[in-house]
Amino acid sequence: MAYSNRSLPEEELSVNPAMLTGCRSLGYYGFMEELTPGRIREGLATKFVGQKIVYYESIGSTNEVAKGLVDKGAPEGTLVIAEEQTAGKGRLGRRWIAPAGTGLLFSLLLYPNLTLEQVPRLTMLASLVAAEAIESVTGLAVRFKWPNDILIRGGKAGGVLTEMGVTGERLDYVVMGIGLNVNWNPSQVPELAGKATSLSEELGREVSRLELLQRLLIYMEGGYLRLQEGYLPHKVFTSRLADVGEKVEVVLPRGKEEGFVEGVDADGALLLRREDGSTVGVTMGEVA
Ligand code: BT5
Repeated sequence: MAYSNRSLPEEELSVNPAMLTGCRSLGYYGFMEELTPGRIREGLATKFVGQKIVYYESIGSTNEVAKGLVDKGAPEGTLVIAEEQTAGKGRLGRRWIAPAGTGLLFSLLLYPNLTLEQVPRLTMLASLVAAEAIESVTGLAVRFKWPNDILIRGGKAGGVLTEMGVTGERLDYVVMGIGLNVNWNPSQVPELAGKATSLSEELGREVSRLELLQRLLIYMEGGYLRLQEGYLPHKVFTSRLADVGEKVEVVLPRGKEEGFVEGVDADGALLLRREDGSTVGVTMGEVA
């Protein structure tokens, strides 16, 4: 197993390596390595993230299930995970495509103490913990495309879908959905060819989904607790942003904005420097 030897800057969401004992892979795992609740929980050194697990072989969307669990009193950190989604969602009505048993498709239910404007911090956190888990398990370098794409060598290997429940101005809950391409070749799907990639495609061998998931959940718990204490992930997020310094066009809900990418602000807005020298923060849109 290759591990990244990149030393973590102090700001990174590093964890005590002792916490990771028990989540090494157990040898041969094979393509259809099972992600059953028992196996996920075994050796998972978290207090609440992933301690309650709702598992499906096949379901519409794990995000939808997680939202439905709020009224049933599901605890913070509840993990909803599926081997297959029949209606996997991206943002803005788009689809998330993944054959059964090939990746990680899951959602975490959280009740964060954040304002509505601060919720994008969780999307950045999710990308960061996914990146650190991927790097630590595979050694592959992970970059981001704003706001929610997880890239390996320029190809999309994963995405984050953050949804929230709101009463008036109060945040009730957040569902953090993460999809990662692990052991399949997304170029088989015409819609994804040339744009998407996976860990196995980049590494030339299969990767233990269980090990990746457990690591991600452990990192998530540490990062989430820090975030609740005021940690701001935007600088580390920016350090992994693929387009920094480049001129991009961002398609907005209405119109578009052009400029050089400077980074991301504390609440996740993409900072663009326009031709006239002014800086604008873009909160919703798509980098073309
Ligand atoms: C995302 O949306 O990238 C967020 C994806 C989140 C998926 C997870 S899976 C578990 C949880 N439950 C759900 O129902 N969803 C979450 P967006 O930025 O809108 O990107 C969607 C676009 O990515 C699509 O329009 C495709 O072009 C592309 N895409 C779809 N499936 C892909 C895949 N497997 N790999 C790479 N790109 C993909």
